[in-house]
Amino acid sequence: MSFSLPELKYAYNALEPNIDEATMKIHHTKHHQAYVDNLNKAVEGTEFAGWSIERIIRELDKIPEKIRQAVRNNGGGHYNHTLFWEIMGPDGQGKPKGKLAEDIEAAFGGFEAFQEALETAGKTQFGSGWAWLTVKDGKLAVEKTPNQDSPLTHGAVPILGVDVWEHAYYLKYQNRRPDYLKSWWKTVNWDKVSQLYEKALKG
Ligand code: MN3
Repeated sequence: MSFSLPELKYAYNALEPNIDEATMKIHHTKHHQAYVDNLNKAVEGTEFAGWSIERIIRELDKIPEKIRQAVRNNGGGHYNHTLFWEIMGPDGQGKPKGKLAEDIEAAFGGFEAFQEALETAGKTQFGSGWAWLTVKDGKLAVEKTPNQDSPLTHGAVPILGVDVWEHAYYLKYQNRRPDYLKSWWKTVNWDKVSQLYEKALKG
């Protein structure tokens, strides 16, 4: 068994004008594909080729040291991007609803305060990385990770993440990461984030 690039459920231009078509196409077909290819190379002929990507990221400490860094970078890249494509969509609904909305309100003191916390995490991630909304022990939190590290490795389940590597925004936004983060909200598929939240709460 080997890992493969998931198909996008929307067109490369579907997130325009917030994320441009060229960025989406390169990001998915070149960057994500490279993580998949390099992950497959790293685990080829090992038992880890048969593990789910979630298990690999959760149990990185069980991966032999010789291939661990390659698996951490490329497995993380595969896992993080798969989530990223899923929680975006062409009809960004702007705001969460229902239980997720209530719990964000309770955890952060309002949706705007949550947005500010996530944007701050993204802006202050020095160099490449991600900003996340995670669930751990039933609690929502915002965090950031460098490179392709995932909150899953330390036991938190990411239910929303924004890629702040330059490749995610440079063609349209150049050095303006804060502008990208502001626009990115309009791409979030909150129904999907809610589904992931319910799943994470069930454990
Ligand atoms: Mn990326």
